[in-house]
Amino acid sequence: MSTLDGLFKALAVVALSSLSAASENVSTANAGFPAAAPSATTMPTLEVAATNTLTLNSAHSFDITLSATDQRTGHSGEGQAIPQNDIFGYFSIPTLTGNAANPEVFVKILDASGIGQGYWVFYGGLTDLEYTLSVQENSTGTIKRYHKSPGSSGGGFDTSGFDTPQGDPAETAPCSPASPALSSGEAPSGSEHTLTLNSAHAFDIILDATDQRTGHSGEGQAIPQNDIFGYFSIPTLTGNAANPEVFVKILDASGIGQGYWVFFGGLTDLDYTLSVRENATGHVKSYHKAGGSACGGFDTSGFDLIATPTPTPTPSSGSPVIVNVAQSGAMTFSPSTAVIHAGDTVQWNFKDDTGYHSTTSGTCTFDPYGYGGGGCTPLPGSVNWDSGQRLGGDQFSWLFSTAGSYRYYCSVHGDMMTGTIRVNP
Ligand SMILES: [Cu+2]
Repeated sequence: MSTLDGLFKALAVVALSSLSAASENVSTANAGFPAAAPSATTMPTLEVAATNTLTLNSAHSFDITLSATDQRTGHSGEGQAIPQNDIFGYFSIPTLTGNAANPEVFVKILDASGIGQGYWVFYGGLTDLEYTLSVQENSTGTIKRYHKSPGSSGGGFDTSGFDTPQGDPAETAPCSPASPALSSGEAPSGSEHTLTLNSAHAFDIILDATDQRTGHSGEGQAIPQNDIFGYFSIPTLTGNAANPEVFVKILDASGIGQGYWVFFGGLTDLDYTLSVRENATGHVKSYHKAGGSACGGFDTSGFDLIATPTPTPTPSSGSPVIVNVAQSGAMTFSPSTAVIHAGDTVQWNFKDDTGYHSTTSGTCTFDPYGYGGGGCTPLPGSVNWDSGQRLGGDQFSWLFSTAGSYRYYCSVHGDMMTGTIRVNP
């Protein structure tokens, strides 16, 4: 990351000269793109750092820049271009996010001239920042600007081409907040369809898409990028395994006392469902995007909500907080998230008369075989308990003196049977 920063700083002083050539090309614009209409913006020269410009579709090129504003601070920053292939790339905004590798806004240009249309622009973000994307058709100098409002998760598709631009395209309709469906379940693991992010606390992500025009469905093909971000193509629907359709980013906000945040967005109008599985708990959140919509979503509610929609804080009363283990033979800790205060004691009451279970501090990654606690790792540090394997009628207690969120599992049933103790100050 620091290497990238250094590279960008070194290149930041290089003026971009290619833009100034654009206006000279108007008279030789190809038949699909006559000279810009009066309402279109032309910009003969522009002082832009070269690495801030993303150039796509080299056969008929477009230069793309991004400027963003953090609505919370009022600070602004330019996007740093991260090219991917000839039709697609993205921007990070290191001056606002502090991370040159954190993808924020994606752009794709599709050449639809083969079907008698122009060039299509798709854009989308994994960000709630306000931004404006400027797309210049270099042969004509025509610029279209796409604005996204602060807080919105929307992106856009513009299939109107650059022939007769009617000024800057209107922003697409506002997006309602992501409303994931919550469940606990399995996810296929280790296949080309599974995107695994945030290896320190892993999430397995899969995509199912449907073309609302044909009714055909297809699975996403995972294209990992870095530890926090990747995307999917949908070759069975688009015919192009390199054509990016849906992007996902996971941010670990546990350092600021929150959970894991999910950002997603697409460069597609297809109907899709993204399933994000927290491997340590088996909790799955499913995000649906309707066909035709350009919306994406942010979900900062974390993955603990599934088990306990309304955790009930328990006062420090001196009496232990009870967690039932495998009541009625279910592979559960109940409540699966117990909310207590520092200084409280949790008492696990083992309820299964015929099977052994344990309460063991630590986290699990997905174990396709379920049994045996495979892939489960004890917590580091001094908060490290293990009841051993016990039968119904037994009890085990542990005093929590330090605030935090402590995950645990059953050493018999592994990631099939996990829980959390959330200790408030
Ligand atoms: Cu168990």
